[in-house]
Amino acid sequence: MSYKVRCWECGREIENPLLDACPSCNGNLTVEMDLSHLKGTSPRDLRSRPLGVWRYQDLLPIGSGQVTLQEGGTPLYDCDRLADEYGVRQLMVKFEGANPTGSFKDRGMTVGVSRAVELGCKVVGCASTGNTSASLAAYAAKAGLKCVVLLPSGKVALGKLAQAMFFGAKVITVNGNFDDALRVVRELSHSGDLYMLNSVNPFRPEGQKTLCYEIVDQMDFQVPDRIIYPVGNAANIWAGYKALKEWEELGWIDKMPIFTGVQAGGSAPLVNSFAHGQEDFRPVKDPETVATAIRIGNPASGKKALKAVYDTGGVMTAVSDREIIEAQFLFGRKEGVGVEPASAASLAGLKRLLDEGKVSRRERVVCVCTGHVLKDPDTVMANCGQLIKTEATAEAVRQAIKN
Ligand code: AN7
Repeated sequence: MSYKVRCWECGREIENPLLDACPSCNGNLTVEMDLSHLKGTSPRDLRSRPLGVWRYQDLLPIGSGQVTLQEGGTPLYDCDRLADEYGVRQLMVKFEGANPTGSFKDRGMTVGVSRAVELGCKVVGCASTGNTSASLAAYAAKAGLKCVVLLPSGKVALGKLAQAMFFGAKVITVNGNFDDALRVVRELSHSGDLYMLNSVNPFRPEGQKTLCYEIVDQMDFQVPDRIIYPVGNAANIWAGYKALKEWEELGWIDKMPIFTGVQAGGSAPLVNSFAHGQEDFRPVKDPETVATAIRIGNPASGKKALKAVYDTGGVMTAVSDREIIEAQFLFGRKEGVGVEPASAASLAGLKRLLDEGKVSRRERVVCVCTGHVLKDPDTVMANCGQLIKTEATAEAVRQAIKN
């Protein structure tokens, strides 16, 4: 296992393991894996290890000393009832709610916290719309590290907040949104107060690559036509693209899927720039959406995400809060799978793109559903209708069923 950390913009090699951006050009960082030892092998050779993040350890920048909760290995559901409803040939859902803390973040955190331990860091921290903090808190507990999480005030879903507190993190809400919290945590990282495990840490996307490795593995090394992601801070879609680029270069797959990103209409800086064919974007000042996980106006990996989309002939689209909630409930009631609002953005985006004729009905599509429905019980209850209450008699219940 050998690798280099480089600036994704200017290519400069980065030696200092505590940097979160290029000292020359301020660009995003990326891990460049040396995969030459895998040339001439097959991804089937990895199948002696169980499905999950560490099946792919030969493609990850961590040797021994893994901090793991057995993350990954999530279901790839073939959703034929929802496919019929939307009118598309095949719709599969990668259900990331089945991870240890209920979101895809665990894939990045097993690698990121392993890296923190390798570096001898004692305090880890992040800014978060919720899921990153829940995940980091759990992995920090497992590794015996102190954990500090910065949350935007007010807009964090209850399940995520409860998790971060439960796992013993120091939970601090800042007077501002996620973008403000990220700015502050970067400053704390630069001053050496903590080791930052947001996805601008290039080890995080390395773990998140495995989401796409698993999809292709579960499809017996067929590549779907399209993979659709909800997009917030924008690292996850980039990680998937990076993953399959690596496999393409190894000759393990013979085509790339079309990477497609979905943002919530109230926080859609990347959709705006995609509409104008731009490689960079202008931040949105006051992002707002029911999908609080992706309530992010200044996505730190935005340029990387746009590259993933442009390079594979994809699209970036926006959906309304109403479309998100409709998709969330339809999915639950057609397929028996519960996802949080941000996750349902990928489904809502597919529906919209099919209706607009921008996605062909002949495609085989994978939607990535990033987090579990239990993360945000308040939004469920607000959209569910009334709870029925009766006397404890069979007759009263019979009446209630009839009404
Ligand atoms: C359920 O937890 O940014 O585009 O701080 O929780 O890689 O940011 C969460 C993001 C999608 C977007 N779905 O992923 C955080 C945070 C869910 C999420 C995203 C998030 P990125």
